[in-house]
Amino acid sequence: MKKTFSGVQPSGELHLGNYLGAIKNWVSMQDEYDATFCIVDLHAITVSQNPEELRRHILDVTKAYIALGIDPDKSNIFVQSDVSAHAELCWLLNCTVARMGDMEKMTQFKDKSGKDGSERASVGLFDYPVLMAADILLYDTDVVPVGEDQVQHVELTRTLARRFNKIFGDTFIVPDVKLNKEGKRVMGLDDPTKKMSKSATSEYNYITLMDSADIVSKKIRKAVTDSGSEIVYSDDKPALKNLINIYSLLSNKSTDDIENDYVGKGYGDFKDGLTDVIVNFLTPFQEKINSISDDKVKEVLNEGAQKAGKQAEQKMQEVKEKIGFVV
Ligand code: ATP
Ligand code: LTN
Repeated sequence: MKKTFSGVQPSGELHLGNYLGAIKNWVSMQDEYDATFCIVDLHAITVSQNPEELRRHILDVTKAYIALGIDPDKSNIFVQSDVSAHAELCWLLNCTVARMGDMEKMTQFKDKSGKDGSERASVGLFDYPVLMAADILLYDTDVVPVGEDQVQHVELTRTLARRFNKIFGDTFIVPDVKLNKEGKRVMGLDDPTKKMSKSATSEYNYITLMDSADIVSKKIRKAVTDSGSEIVYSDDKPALKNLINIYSLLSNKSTDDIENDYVGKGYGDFKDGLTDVIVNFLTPFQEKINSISDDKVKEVLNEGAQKAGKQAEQKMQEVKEKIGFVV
């Protein structure tokens, strides 16, 4: 069975972009693949986190995985910091195959290190992509389902795997990326030129999975639209295209059908319809998440860590032998 691995940072509440770009694909892949889904807390601390909030977010992201349809009986769910091999392999890759030249091309570091440039950014933020490569390579991953913003990191992972294999002999699988065609880049509701993001400055950028019906309605009403009044799916209308994509992915209706439903109607009707579609998706999800206890989550994560730990340990033995450590 082919293997898949992916993760989300416990750095805040999940939003529709996280679900439509990544987690929706995980749910559909878990029957076909030997699947592992991680809560990547070591990645989250590359920017500063409040310890109490971090602890809460780790449990909440795990609950969200389960409530969105990741079945712990089918897929392994665990927390990255519970398996020390991730940090260990990251170091080994840092020293053996990751080059400053590769790392300086990574756009996420430039985006996230902020206005002050790299002066105050953590060294971990710079090294973030190598830790992600370690996550993927530890589990012999064939396919990595992520949103478009992470493609560059999966490409780096492929480069590092190939380079390691060339120097030390066949060790790592070279993984492929999997994108969700329409959901790969859900744009901000307040600015269709930037991706929806939990670290956006305005809360009108995103819809979180925990937003109430009132908040969803307010945010959709405020969402920017393009000139004209017809509901058409076109590259010339990027704001509307983004809203139609969200509508289509959550309702399983084609974009053509949505266009037809709104012939002769305007943005007001379309936004009311979109609000209903989002609320109809979020309400059962929120009921489910609220029914999952912290104890249940801790049990899932403990089992997950044990299973992942064993797999990772085997791979680490192989890597250490190849590098020349006495094992
Ligand atoms: P931040 O913006 O604060 O960095 P994030 O919202 O991008 O966080 P991550 O934990 O970095 O969240 O991403 C988790 C997964 O969701 C990744 O696979 C990422 O590619 C995907 N993703 C995040 N935002 C979007 C988006 N707007 N559209 C599609 N996929 C997305
Ligand atoms: N960097 C990713 C999260 C992540 C990940 C991974 C995704 C960390 N390790 C391994 C896929 C595979 C992000 O979404 N920001």
